[in-house]
Amino acid sequence: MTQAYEPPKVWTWDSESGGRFANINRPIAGATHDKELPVGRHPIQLYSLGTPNGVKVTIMLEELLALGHEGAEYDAWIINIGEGEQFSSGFVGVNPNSKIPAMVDRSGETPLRLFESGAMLIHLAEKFGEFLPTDTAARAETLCWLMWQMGSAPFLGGGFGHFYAYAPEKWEYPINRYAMEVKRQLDVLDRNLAEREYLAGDHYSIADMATWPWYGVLVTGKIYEAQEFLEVESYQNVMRWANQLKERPAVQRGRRVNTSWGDEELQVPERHDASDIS
Ligand SMILES: N[C@@H](CCC(=O)N[C@@H](CS)C(=O)NCC(=O)O)C(=O)O
Repeated sequence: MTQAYEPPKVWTWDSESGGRFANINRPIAGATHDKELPVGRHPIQLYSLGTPNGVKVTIMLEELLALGHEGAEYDAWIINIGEGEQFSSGFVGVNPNSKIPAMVDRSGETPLRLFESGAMLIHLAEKFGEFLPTDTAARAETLCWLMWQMGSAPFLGGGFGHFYAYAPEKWEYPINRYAMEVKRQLDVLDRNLAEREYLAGDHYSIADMATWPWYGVLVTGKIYEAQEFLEVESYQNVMRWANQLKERPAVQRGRRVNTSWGDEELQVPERHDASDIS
């Protein structure tokens, strides 16, 4: 950075921070407007967007459906975070943190609200008895990697992605700091995947589903356009794992749900039936 910043005694919100998404950033929680969420006919109602955090859950739902779990049928409603739809009263009622994804499981007597993608993955895994082993050691290892992802991704998205791709200018200090951390995280994954097929061992699990939309897409896709900058090809085991998961039909379907950008033929803004994903 060229200019040093002298923080005032008390921070005040008197200017936009700039950069992409500046219009939705604010220092207060709660709803900005009254609007109920729509409810479809399926047991599971998902309010989301096809970003990495949203895609984790649609991959899981598509994997469950692929195994024949009809109870995993879902309506996926699009929440346009660029338009501030995460601040509607209905959305805040499900997720007081105003971030996608949010989910309501209406299969029981009382609708169950869920926020935080990791909590949704655990709920679905336990509900259907899939992708989270019951053996104590394997379960613990799976939850360790799931929690690793939940803790690490904000450094990739909110840190590296923000300063490398979205901030109004390129500043060396934050880009250096977050590039170093993201490369360290890729190395953590790479060393782990050198010894095993999937993140938590020889079983494909919710830890893989949570991690692929972030680090898998980072190394194989276009997220932040940083493949060369981060030398992603050097993380060979991550590349192998990422390409392997990318081939899964449920991953391919799940990543299309709640998208209204990219290749027009692949977009599925809302999903209410299997036939919506052709
Ligand atoms: N820890 C949360 C993070 C969710 C999150 O950051 N969602 C972003 C999109 S990927 C969002 O809704 N941003 C809107 C906002 O910040 O207002 C989770 O995993 O569910």
